[in-house]
Amino acid sequence: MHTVLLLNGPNLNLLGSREPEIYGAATLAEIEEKCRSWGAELGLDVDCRQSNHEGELVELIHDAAGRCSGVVINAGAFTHTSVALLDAIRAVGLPTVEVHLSNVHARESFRRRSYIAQAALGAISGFGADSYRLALQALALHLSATGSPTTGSPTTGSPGSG
Ligand code: CA2
Repeated sequence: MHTVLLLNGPNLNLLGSREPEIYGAATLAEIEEKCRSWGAELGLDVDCRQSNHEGELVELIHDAAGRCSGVVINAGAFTHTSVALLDAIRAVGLPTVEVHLSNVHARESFRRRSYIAQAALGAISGFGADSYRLALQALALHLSATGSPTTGSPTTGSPGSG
């Protein structure tokens, strides 16, 4: 089982309360619950976190190193501004998928620039809560193709298969 960090950035704690025409009617708690359920179907244990603070997001990315196999991140407005988040993702070296509820390419031009994208496997944007589902699927495909860590209990493998 892979553990995946699902990280949401500033203002996404307000989901469901305002601007439903842009971001949908679901609350963040509802989206996180769906993500845990979609993750379970994909063999992923999804660890959901949200912060409105850039430095805290950086620390959550650092904490994922050695504990998680990958990251799905909606960095909110920090997507378009934060070199610190780009550096943190690069520093931990975890496979990362960028996600957005809205289609950032169909909105203001400043939303077309993403710093996160430079360190991400790819980005999914514009499918509402399903963007997270698609991001988890993309990460699961990547993790199964690249093999890597945290497989089952030690009793399921041969000695030294690690
Ligand atoms: O579409 C996305 O997921 C965004 O990451 C959302 C960010 C925006 O800055 C990005 O350009 C695209 C904004 C999140 C704000 O969330 C709100 C939720 C409810 C009410 C107001 C804002």
